[in-house]
Amino acid sequence: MNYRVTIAAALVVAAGALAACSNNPIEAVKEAVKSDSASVPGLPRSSSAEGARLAILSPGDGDVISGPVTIVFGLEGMGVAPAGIDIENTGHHHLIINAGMPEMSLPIPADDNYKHFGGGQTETTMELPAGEHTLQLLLGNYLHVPHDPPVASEVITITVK
Ligand SMILES: [Cu+2]
Repeated sequence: MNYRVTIAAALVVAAGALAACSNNPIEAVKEAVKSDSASVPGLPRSSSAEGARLAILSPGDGDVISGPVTIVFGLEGMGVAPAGIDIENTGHHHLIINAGMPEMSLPIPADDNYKHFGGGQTETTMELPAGEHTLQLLLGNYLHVPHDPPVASEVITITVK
């Protein structure tokens, strides 16, 4: 009798574990990332590929723009992968607006000054208030941490009319 109860309980536990594993893949990745970062002291930085280059292809430095601004990201020597996906020599774009480079050993902040493109986007269109703005791109790894050495663009200044 007791033996049967034990088997039944074991089956329930196994079914629960299976259900947890078959959750949607995005959640599974998030869980994997969470447990990964919890087991490593400090967040892992990924090495960048030698010679990798990041540039803002448009607008140009000094451009004067009216209306929404389309910013085109140019990455050479590395690939783009969505956030949460750990593939060697890849990362996703971050646009730094009117701010400096963040702390290199931490995930890039997510606020009005630091925009994440975790879906793997390679351009964006945004409204910026009238006036002068600085823009810079910074690549981050699957955990949003800058690569080592960091892959960043030059800072450009644009004026929105
Ligand atoms: Cu990010």
